[in-house]
Amino acid sequence: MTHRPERPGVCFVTGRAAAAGRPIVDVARGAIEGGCELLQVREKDLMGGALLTLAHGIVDAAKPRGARCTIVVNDRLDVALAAKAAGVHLPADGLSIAEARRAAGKKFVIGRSVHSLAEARQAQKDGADYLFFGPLFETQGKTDNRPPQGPDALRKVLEAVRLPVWAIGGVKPETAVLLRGLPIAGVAAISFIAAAPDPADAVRALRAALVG
Ligand code: TZP
Repeated sequence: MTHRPERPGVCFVTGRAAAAGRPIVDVARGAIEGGCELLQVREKDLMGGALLTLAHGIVDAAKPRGARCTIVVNDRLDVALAAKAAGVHLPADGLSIAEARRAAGKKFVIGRSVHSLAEARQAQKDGADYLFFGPLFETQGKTDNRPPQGPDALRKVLEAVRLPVWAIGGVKPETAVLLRGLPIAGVAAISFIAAAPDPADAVRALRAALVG
């Protein structure tokens, strides 16, 4: 996983509900074709079997891109391991990083969602490989009623930790431009990419918005 790259990347976080009835694996394929560096399989309401089928499909779709596209599965370490994903993305109230690390080994990528400076510092101490910080902006996505944190809060997190930090929540080109110049790993989006007529173009539009 790239640390604080010169050019910030784009992460697609899957969300079937936002995909306008299209198979989410096809939307994910588009995002991969558009060059997303990170893809998080996040379908909270799918049972293990269906989630594993989806994760397998996405891991397969990303194979031609090798290390340039990292696939992680939200919360379900068992599914991430069974699908041979590169890693797991742990919610703030998910498994402990230490337990996940013990079960999955040193090379497995472990990400953590954080919503405050204190959580970010703790996740770094616990050995996370990268962080998601948000919600950054207003979003219709599920945020457990957390208010938008804004770029200033993100800046404080970036100053406090050395880990790659991805910004999530209400990310679209009009908001991504507000993050230009910040040393983020990249931006992560559900609806802007999942609902786009062309998900590959949506990834490219986000990338373009990040560089001035
Ligand atoms: N975590 C913080 S905000 C959010 C998650 C999962 C939802 C992001 O959805 P969208 O559609 O990209 O705003």
